[in-house]
This record gives sequence, C-alpha cells and structure tokens, in this order.
Amino acid sequence: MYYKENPKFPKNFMWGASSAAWQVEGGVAEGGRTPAMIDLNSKKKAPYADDSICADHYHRYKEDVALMAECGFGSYRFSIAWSRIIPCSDGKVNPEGVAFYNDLINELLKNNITPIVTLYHYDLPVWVYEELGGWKSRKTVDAFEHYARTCFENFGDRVKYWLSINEQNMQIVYGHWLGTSAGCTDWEREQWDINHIMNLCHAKAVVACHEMVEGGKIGPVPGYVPIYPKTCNPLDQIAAMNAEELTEKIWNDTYVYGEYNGFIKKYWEIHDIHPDIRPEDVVLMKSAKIDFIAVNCYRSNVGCDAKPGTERKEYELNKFGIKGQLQFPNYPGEFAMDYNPYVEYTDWDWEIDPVAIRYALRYLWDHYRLPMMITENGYGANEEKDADGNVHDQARVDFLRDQIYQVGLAIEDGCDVISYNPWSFTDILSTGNGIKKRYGLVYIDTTDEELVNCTDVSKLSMKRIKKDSFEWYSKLIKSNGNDWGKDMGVN
Ligand code: BGP
Repeated sequence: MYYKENPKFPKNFMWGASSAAWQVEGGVAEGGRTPAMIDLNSKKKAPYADDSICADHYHRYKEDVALMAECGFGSYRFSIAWSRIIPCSDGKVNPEGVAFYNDLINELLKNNITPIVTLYHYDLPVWVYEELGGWKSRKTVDAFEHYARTCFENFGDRVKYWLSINEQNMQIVYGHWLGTSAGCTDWEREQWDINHIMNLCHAKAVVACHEMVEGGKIGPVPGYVPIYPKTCNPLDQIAAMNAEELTEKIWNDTYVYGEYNGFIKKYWEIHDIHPDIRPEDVVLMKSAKIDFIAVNCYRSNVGCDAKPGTERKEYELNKFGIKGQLQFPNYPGEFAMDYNPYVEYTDWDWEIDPVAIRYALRYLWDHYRLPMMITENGYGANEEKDADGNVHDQARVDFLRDQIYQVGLAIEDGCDVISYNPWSFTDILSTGNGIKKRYGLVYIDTTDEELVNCTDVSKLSMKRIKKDSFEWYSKLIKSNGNDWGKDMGVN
C-alpha cells in the first residue's frame, strides 16, 4: 500500500517515549551508585556537560512521570544502571538502587504507564572493567547474568517487557565514540571478541527472563539504519548489502537464529580473525529465543561501491552540530557511503527520512516475523526558548508526524508493531553533545555551561517546559493515532 490518508493503529498500541539511565538520571554518586565507564567517556566530550546531572531525573522522576501521564503515555522505555544495582565486585545488591527503580516503576504503574526496561544501555560499571577485564572477559558474562537475574527477581513481578542490550551493533561499529574500545590495542580484531561476550550476555538474559519472569517477554534493541543503494548500478546494490551486513544484519541474524551467519564467518576467515567461540556458547545462543525486536531508527544511509585499492576512510560523526562536518566511510572492496540528494539533513548531518522507519519495519518483519516495538526515533536539534518563554519546535512536530505516519503505513502493510517510544521525553544528555543536542518533548531549562559549572544541583531550576511537540503528541496519542493536527501534510 503506497498511501493511506489515516492509517489505523491497533487497539492497545502503547505510545510513550524513551530514555537511558546515564543520559537522564544524573545523581551519579548518590544512592550507592558507583562509577560507570560511560561517566569517564562523557567527560571526554568537553565543552559539553558530562553525565553528572543530565535532566536530574534521579531527583525529579515523580514530576516527570506526572507529565508523562498528562501527555497520555501508555509506556515508558528506560534503562537500569547496572552500578546502582550491583555497585561492587562482591556482587552484593544495593537496596537503595533497588528502591529507586521500585519507586519509579510503581509511580509509572500508578499512572497506567507500562514500563519497558533496558538492562544495559552503555553503562558498564568501572569495577567490571577494572576487576573482571570488562567486555573482553568471560567473567563479565557471569557478572551480567547475576545483575540481570537480580533485576528479574526484584522487578519482574511488575515489569513484563525487557530489553537486553541497547544497540550492540552501534557499540561495535562506533566503539571508539561510545567507549566500548577502552583498553583495546587491536580494535579490528578485539571488537569481535567483545561482540561475542555481549552475545553471551544477551543470551543469558533471555534465558533467565523466561525462567524467572512470569509472562515476561524480552528482545534485543538493534540500532537500525536502512541502507539504500546509491544508484541501480548492481555494484552499489552489493555495497549496500555489505554495509547492511557489517553494520546491522549480522547482529539481527544472530539474535533471531542463535548463530553467526555465513557472511560474518567468511569475513572472519578472510581477515584472519578468530573469536573464542566455544561449543557451550553455541548451545546457549541457540537456546535464547527472543520474543520481539525493539527497533531504534532515526535515519537512513546510502551505500555505494568502494573499489579495492582506493583510500580507506573512516566514518567520522558530526561532533558539533554544524552541517557538513560528517565524513562518510570508504572501505575498499566492501562499501562506501554518501549523502542522499532526496532527503533533508539535521544540523548533525543525520538524514531526515520518514520512509526509513517504514522500510526498517518492513525489512525486519519480512526477515524475522517477530513483533516489533519502536524504542527510539527522534529529532536532535539546537533549540532555545523563544521570547514568550516557550519552545516552538515545529520542526520536531513535522519530524514526528511524518515518522509516525510511516509507522502507521508499515502497520497497514501488515507489520506487527506494538509500541512507539520516541527519543526522548525530556531533553537529556546526548551521546556526545551534552544537552545542546535536544530531543525532548519537554524542554529542560538549563545549558551545558550551567551544568558544567554547577556545584549544587538542588540550586538549579531545571524547569520542565512543555514544547509544542508535547501538546501535538499528546493529542495524537490520546486519539490512538487519529488526530494528526490541522497541519497534516504527508510525504
Ligand atoms: C541512540 C542511543 C541513545 C541516544 C540516541 C541519539 O543510538 O541509543 O543513547 O543518545 O542514539 O544519539 P545522540 O545522542 O548521539 O544524538
């Protein structure tokens, strides 16, 4: 179906928004939480703020949940900070950490908001890195299993939707940017060992969830960026397929089929890479049957032929929000990427491409036939208050409207989609651009400068200001996707 005026969303469709502990909570040294590697990584992103305060959700979660309820939320996707629950290598459970998430979960349920909980969103505890060897060590699999089981035991009576690992593919593909490569001297090789350890952690969590959580469902959270061929040159098509394999498909195949696909096995053989995959790992991975796929989708990419012998160029993200600073990769003999002349770009050179999300849902449904939920999608922008003290974010309204419309079309195409949770509810810390790159439906009245210079968080206003997108989204979701607003204009 190409076009439908008003696509229908299923009854009981869950509308909400999404966050991650290290990007929303703050309170990093409170309630018994110990440092995470991402705290250290976030300090490397100066002049932007680190994750010490973020949106101060740790202290203001009740106010935030009240706003979610006012907006009409049916779901909220957030993550648990591993080092709040298990702060040290002795494995002891931190009651204060458990109490914080119990309070948050209970507050959500009181407001009829279904919690969708990520176990791991980039925040490896420092003790796991220093004392166990981090992602390179098999000891981390046991530690992760203990952490996951602790979460299921303490929250599984009320939380039924669980997510294992956020964007494992991006943690490998952008290992330096996200800090996954800490301590590695030969990333080209070591990334595959780390990836395997992550796969084992994911599998352990899936098995434990099914064993411990009555009615519990669990899935992975791939970051999905559809890759279109630049032209109908068959070589561009193959390049796009190579890019698809090496940035996302090999992960999705592994989650769904419980084994590495032929493409990656051959890739390892050609590059003389030998991850330590043991017979018992193969059994574990096969036994971990996921219930759904959670999809993070913001943009698309264009793949094109990269001739052997041409100069290798790495993918360089746009780090400062000034258009034109992104560098696309050229991997000779594999693939290159390029700008897409058919779409607009954000200030960070991310493609504004609503059709990408329909493509993602169609692709994943066609390949894997599993229910899907959108756990991230959104518009990151430089934003300030207007003279009237409000934030008129028409660009975000346009972005969300066009994207949600395409989700609706994917549902009309026959895809099984159960929930939509854009990134993010309030403004929160971005992975590399502090609070300057804003995604929220709710503005947080602060700046990176204020956060960097703050010595006492209780003195900050951190006022929550509902943006225009909040009001627009509220109407849409309260009507279960019927009231698009007067400016409905579809692509
Ligand atoms: C996803 C991550 C999130 C989030 C988002 C936006 O890949 O799961 O943690 O930050 O991207 O990215 P950024 O903050 O870099 O704009």
